Amino acid sequence: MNRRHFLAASAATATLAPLGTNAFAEPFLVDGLDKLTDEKGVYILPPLPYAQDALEPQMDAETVGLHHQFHHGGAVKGLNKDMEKIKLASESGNLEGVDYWVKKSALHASSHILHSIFWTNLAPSGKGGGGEPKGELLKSIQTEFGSFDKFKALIARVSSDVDGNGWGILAWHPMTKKLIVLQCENHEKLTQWGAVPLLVIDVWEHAYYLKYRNRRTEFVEAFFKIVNWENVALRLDAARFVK
Ligand code: MN3
Repeated sequence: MNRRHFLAASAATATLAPLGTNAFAEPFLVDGLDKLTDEKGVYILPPLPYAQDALEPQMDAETVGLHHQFHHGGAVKGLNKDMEKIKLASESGNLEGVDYWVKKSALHASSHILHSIFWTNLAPSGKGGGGEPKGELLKSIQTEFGSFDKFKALIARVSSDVDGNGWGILAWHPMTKKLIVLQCENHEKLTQWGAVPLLVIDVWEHAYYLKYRNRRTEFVEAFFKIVNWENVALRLDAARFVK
């Protein structure tokens, strides 16, 4: 079974909590977990896998709408422009300043990737969101971090303490076969190359400021009430298959 078939099979058999008529159909069943480009390789904004107000009260509808359409959507637009500029420079042979667009592409692509994971990491509280991980994911967390509570305290602290804008990330590293916690600045900094993000906590101010104001720690605490652990578990299954 190749990776693609494995992912399709995992997605087909995964027991995801129902969140509406087409919950998760798109991001899950097309080419593994996520659909970030169309058939021509143009970057696209995946639809939210639930209604805009589905994450209330932990994440308010206005924030979700602005965040998805303008922040995530803006990164997708920016990324397509970056790629166009890089292509034009490369084709014309005039490479003066092309590194600007290469840097921008790292920022925008990382934003697109992390936000695409972020939306599917979430589900309404009590309807697929919240609670604790189970099965292999729980075992792996216990092995690496001692217990779920210790892991939760660690990633919450790392997320709350990001300098400026960034993310707290739980990732699987295929080269070391380890679960790791990362503190990402902006969207693209402070990774371990090759790490596969499983759970991503967006602590950019745009993710919480309308509702939580300066209370980032409170937002991070509320975030755990809407984590879709089934999605995180599915991502771990898929990541473990990466050689
Ligand atoms: Mn964001």
